Amino acid sequence: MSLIVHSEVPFNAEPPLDVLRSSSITEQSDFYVRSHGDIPRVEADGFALAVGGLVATPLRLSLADLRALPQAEVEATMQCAGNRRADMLEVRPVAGDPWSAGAIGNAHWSGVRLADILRAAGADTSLGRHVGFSALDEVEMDGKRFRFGTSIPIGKAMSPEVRVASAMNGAPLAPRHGYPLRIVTPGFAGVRSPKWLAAIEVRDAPSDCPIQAADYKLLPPDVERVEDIDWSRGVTIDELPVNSAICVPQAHARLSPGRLDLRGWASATAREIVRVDVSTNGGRTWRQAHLEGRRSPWAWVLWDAEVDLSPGEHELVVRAWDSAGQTQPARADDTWNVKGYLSAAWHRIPIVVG
Ligand SMILES: Nc1nc2c(c(=O)[nH]1)N[C@H]1C(S)=C(S)[C@@H](COP(=O)(O)O)O[C@H]1N2
Ligand SMILES: [Mo]
Repeated sequence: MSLIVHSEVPFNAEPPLDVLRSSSITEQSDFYVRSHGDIPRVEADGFALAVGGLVATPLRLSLADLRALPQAEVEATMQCAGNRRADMLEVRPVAGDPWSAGAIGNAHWSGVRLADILRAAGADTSLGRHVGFSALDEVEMDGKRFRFGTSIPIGKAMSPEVRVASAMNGAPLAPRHGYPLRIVTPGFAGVRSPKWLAAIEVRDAPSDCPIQAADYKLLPPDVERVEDIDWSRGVTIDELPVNSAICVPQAHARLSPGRLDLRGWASATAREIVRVDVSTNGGRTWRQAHLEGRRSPWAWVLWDAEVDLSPGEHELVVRAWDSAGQTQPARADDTWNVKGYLSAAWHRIPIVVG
């Protein structure tokens, strides 16, 4: 319980990077929290999840009804589209909280497969459909108040990894992580995993909630001010790019000369991470890190590398590669965008040795 708080209301906080890197499974109490409004208090008694829209049989499922359906666990990493925004902020101003590299975590999620619920309702699963989610928290944006909602394309919704989750690491979801129910969409940005889930709706278009329609899109670099945003020019953020970070040591550390263990995470939500390179000289020369084994295709990869440091100032760098041979941009300017999303440049850590 050592989170670095970016904002109390709404509550936004991330763990220190050494805490984050200390375990491949992130405890609920160490898991970043990203909320857009107040944390709603939901009573289990009388709670029902509504399933409707383009379905043959609309459903209302109590928590007991959901418990009676087959339960399945998935180990998956959740990451905010704004993770590492602080690095992009150093280039030029961007809107949003200055997340370091801790708006990410990996957990065992359990609950019912979303596909099972959609099948039970006789959902129309034809191409071009979307599954919208509405939540119980109220959000205020641009002077308007509305309930949080997003959607995912039907193909992803029917994939076996997506959950209507009631538990995280074997315990009920904590209130701030969505008690009693949340969606978990492994491989997609955290925003597509609504907490405090109230309703599921099969639709012929994406959710028209402003969170889906007027936020969480990648804008081109010529949009330089938030006031100038035309959201129709943005690309909806679902999958996330190859990314990595050094968690140990931390930036500006003062270290003794000799052997040093670098540790961090790497993630590519749509593909496998196949290699992680580290540099102690700002990226002039590289060596490969050791990758920890992974039990789930949806999980991050933790890595470590032993380096030898001489006295002086050094820039430690990490970059990861995916199975398609794609890697990270060298500098945050390369992908600067006004909302500071998908900040995934080489992670650079200045340190002093001696
Ligand atoms: N209802 C609701 N769901 C939500 C949010 C929210 O504000 N309200 N934030 C989203 C975002 S942007 C992220 S990154 C993840 C964060 O989940 P966590 O707080 O459990 O880490 O929740 C998503 N689901
Ligand atoms: Mo997010």
